[in-house]
Amino acid sequence: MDPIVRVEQASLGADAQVRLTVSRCDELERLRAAWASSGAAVRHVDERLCAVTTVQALARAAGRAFGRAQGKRLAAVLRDAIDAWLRPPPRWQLADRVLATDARPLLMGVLNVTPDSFSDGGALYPQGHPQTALDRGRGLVAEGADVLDVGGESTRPGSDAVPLDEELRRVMPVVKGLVADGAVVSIDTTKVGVAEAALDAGAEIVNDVSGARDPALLELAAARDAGYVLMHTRGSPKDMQAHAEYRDVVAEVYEFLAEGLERCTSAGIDLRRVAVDPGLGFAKTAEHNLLLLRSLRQLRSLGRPLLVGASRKSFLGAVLDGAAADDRLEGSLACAAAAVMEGAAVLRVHDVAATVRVARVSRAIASGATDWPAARA
Ligand code: HH2
Repeated sequence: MDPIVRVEQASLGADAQVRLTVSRCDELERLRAAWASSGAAVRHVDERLCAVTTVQALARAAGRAFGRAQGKRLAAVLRDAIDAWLRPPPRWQLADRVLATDARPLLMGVLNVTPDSFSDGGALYPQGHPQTALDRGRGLVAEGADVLDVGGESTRPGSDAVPLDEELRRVMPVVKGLVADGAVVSIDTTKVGVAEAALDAGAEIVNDVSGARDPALLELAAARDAGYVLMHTRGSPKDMQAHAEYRDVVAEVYEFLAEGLERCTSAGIDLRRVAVDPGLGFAKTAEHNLLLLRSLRQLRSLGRPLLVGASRKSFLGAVLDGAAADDRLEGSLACAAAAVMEGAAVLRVHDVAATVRVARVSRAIASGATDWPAARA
């Protein structure tokens, strides 16, 4: 197994400086000694090694410290992580199309076909089903949504699982109708039966909020060449807030996602089909969510498009004097602006029209680009 490399900061140029952390390395002490003797500032942080120096010095010292093959391999892992950190997000390949996450942030509109979602439960189900949800989905596309994320099971903290039949009854008419319109549909589920039915009906992305826990779901995504969202979480929605304890939340979320990508590869998923997500609100306190948003750029060294779902979540209420879920628009937009500045590739939001405008300006500030190119490459 290769070590896991997380880039915290890097600069371009011949003597580019980098600050990075290495974990899951059997020979951390040997690496520490080699990097220290090459002039790097190195320190242990728990079971990880943090180093600051030039990219070249780190790669050369890694080569000297280990045998030829192992040293070369480590140098390649270092360079990949640094390249991924510096580059724009990669494109997101689905089975039959490519999403241009390299050109601009994409908007994923939330369609909760549930009676109990935390911010919009009951708005689209059971009354007027499925027409109300279809109308909302079409409205979100008109507002600028590039992808529609259809979910039939609330994952708010403390929520109970929904039986398979009921989840299918909620989402399938909506998935079918939106696919018929030509929308790019993502299915937000942890059940392989729901994902399979949705992919059969033409959905293109499996948004798996379980954290890649079910090998059958991964194998399904692999067999269908579907897009796949790998999200960090712990436990189940019912008990996840009891697991919101970390020594170093950024490092632990990063390592979970790096290992999740390995599980995806083992299941046969082509990593070009995977987006990664820190899972804001899933087994995290408000402080954890804020710190992850502030550190989002570090997740770029995973080399995959970053998806961020902060919209209307309760940590915004915690910052805004207890504002209710329907009173968190400005908070959601502030998160969208911060996420775009930190390199997010996909924003999962309820309020699409307002978020598009914020994302356009944030992108213009970050890159100078004032256009808004097509989402489909
Ligand atoms: N958040 C929610 C649901 N699905 N998927 C991804 N990839 N990332 C997220 O942050 C995320 C998600 C929770 O939000 P919502 O769908 O609005 O609420 P509920 O789970 O109550 O339906």
